[in-house]
Amino acid sequence: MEFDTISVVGLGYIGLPTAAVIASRRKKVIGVDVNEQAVNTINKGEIHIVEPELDMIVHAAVKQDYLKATTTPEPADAFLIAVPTPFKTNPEHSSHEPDLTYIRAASQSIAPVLKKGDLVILESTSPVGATESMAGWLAEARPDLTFPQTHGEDSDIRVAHCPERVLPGHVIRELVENDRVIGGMTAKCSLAATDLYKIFVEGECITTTARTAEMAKLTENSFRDVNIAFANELSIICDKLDINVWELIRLANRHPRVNILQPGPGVGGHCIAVDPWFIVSETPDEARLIRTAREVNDGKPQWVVDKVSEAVGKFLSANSDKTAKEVSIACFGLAFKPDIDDLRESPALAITQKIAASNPGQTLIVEPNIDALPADKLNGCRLVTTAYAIESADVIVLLVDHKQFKNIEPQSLDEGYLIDSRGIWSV
Ligand code: SAJ
Repeated sequence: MEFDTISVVGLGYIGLPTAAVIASRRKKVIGVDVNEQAVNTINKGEIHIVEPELDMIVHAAVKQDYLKATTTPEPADAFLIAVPTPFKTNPEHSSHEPDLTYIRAASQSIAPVLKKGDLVILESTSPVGATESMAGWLAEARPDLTFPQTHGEDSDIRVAHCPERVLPGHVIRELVENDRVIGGMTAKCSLAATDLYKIFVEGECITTTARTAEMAKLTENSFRDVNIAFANELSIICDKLDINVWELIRLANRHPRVNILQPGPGVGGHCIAVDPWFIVSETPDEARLIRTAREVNDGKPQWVVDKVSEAVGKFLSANSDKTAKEVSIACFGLAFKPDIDDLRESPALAITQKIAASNPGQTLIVEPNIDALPADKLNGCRLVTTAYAIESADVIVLLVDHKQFKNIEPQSLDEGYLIDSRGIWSV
């Protein structure tokens, strides 16, 4: 199938890089987003998100007229939907059910401009069945066109799911190099979608059904979550048994068939801590391990906070001349993972907030990737240098293994009052 114009709906962390990379292959790309400010920024050749190399590619694509952004969908040969799938918000209690409102709104917005022969691909991470739901919403809005769920291979419109799998911070490279799982609602839908991805993907394009492709994405992130939970649980067990978990993991990983991940202060980001719930919410009785892993990882920040309180208690007993108000705690790292500035859904940030809220003394923060603390989130805390924090803090908690922290000599830290949630200072 040939594509002259491709529309990308949702210009966020996945949609914008995808639109820009397709445009860099000299295809006409129409980016659609409800956020007018983002649309204006992109049309100036600038970007509204942080991702290495993206600014250059967007700038070139806009200047050369291959990429334009708009708030109103326009006709195209293929539509790629990359909108968020958050949890449903419930004022009574937090819900772990996926909210498909954005996918529904995106399909309803492109429906009026669809024409016979078009391809619609859902890229958003979705619960199993979401692609069929999307095809249903499109059919409802366009009774004059036929869709795969009723007309199979003879349908006017081709529909597929192809989940994004790129790692934040490496999006541009992974978009091109990663293999793609392409789940068409029919075999022809898969073939049409493969033709589209071949425009910019150098990895392999592997075809399957839409439901399997949906589950593949959820499975990848759940696999990682379950394995991180195993490491986190081990760290709690080893702490109780007075065993260095980092040494233990290094030793166990010498076995040819063992590869344990790294414990940490919890799991952050917008994917791994979210996607497993999409499986649990659909199959609550069966997904017991996946649910437990989520609970273990979600419980880890509080465990770290409790360890900090213990260290403060120990410090006060050893220094009876000091009061709680005179104890200063330094938190190293706020980002959700190493060497990035992204503080969203960060366990390190949540831990620091809890420490700051209960610490009557000074809370110091070291985060080399930001220039100022986020407004209103850490009132009373001070952003300081590594040297200052080590010099003046009574209790130190390492939350993110940024490269700048790895050079610190463990000898310069007082082991008794050090909580190293990442194991970079433990020998
Ligand atoms: N983490 C640990 N221990 C580890 C590895 C990770 O505690 O051994 C923590 C990190 O510190 C972080 C969280 O897990 O808080 C997630 O970080 P990550 O780097 O593992 O993954 P993300 O969330 O940045 O991106 C993931 C990727 N999925 C997989 O690796 C299976 C990415 O490929 C997906 O595209 C992305 O989710 C997504 O969009 O779904």
